[in-house]
Amino acid sequence: MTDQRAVREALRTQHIETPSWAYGNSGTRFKVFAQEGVPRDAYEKIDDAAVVHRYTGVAPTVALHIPWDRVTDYGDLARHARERGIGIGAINPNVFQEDEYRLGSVCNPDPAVRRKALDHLLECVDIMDVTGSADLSLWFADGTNYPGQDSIADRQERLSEALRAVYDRLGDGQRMLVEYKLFEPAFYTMDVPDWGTSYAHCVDLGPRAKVLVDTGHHAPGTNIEFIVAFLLARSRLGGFHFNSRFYADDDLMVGAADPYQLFRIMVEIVLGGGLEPAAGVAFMLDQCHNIEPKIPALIRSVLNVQEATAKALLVDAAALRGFQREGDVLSANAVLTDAFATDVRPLLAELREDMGLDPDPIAAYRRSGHFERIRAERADGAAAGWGA
Ligand code: LRH
Ligand code: MN
Ligand code: MN
Repeated sequence: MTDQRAVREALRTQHIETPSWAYGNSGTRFKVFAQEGVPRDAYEKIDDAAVVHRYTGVAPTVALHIPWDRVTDYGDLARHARERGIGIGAINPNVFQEDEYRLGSVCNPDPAVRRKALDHLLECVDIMDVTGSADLSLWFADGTNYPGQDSIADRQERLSEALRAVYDRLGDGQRMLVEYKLFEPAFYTMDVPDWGTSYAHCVDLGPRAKVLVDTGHHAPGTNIEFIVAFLLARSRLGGFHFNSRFYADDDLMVGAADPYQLFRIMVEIVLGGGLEPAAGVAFMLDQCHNIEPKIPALIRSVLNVQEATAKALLVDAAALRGFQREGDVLSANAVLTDAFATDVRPLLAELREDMGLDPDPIAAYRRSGHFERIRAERADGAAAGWGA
């Protein structure tokens, strides 16, 4: 039996961070689709993130991507967020969108380009100091397209050097999350292709360097929950970029493609103590809503993570351990499948009412007229999008 009070408490305290870039226009390499009512700058992205928090109650921070969210005064942006009831979460430097980065950023063979990239990473730590952000979320598009193009080993050395310089600059209470990705944009080697590479660099650096698991960044069929369990047990799981995928890095809504995988990931989190605030696991979304309306899609995504978490919390851990010890394979497996088959929507609806929220956040958002308002207010300006 699971303790219902503890389940509710855990669900109240789990925070899911939304990404600023999911509120702006996005698309594939074939087409960026413009939507109506899209934010025109970082301030309006924060306004939209605050709306998602208002309806879900569990999305109190928004991640920034610099320079997509460049402003002249980050203190003022943080104040703006606070006034709307949210905070600024992870800071994501962007070292992949300038011509100089054609052959990479911190792994580039040219020391001048490496210096430029490192300066940007350090600037992002300065921004964290001002916004009060705890996490620097690093992803490098670095890699090579052709065998022989550059030395794999030298590139690792360059990466270590840059990571060390950033790590040494971190202040108290600040962490560094190192994200990996199997391929894209580089197609022969990526310099941080997998969790093992990220983990090894984090271990070299020290305890404040952690691995970031983006669920869309693996080869098809990879057992992501194994990676999660392994990293969590070694205190190296920094957090997630949740999204779902059918093929590659599709950035679709989390829980849309394979809710059972999301559940299995959350089971390892719950069983490994990863929901405890002390575990420091950051639950972040990294998605693009190219064809669906953005705010409802983000609300849906937050709810999907919450549903998977609720089901994972319903796993009868004591019974599971017992069956595992006895070697009762079928019963142990049934503990998981029973929890997954439970309809947790009534439980979550009640929890929301307890929290003073509408039990159906998407319906409440649609009724609110908010979309019609932003569509009219923002009709005049250039919408923010990738690179804006
Ligand atoms: C790379 C990535 C990384 C970037 C984001 C926009 O594919 O997952 O996290 O910062 O997309
Ligand atoms: Mn990501
Ligand atoms: Mn990605």
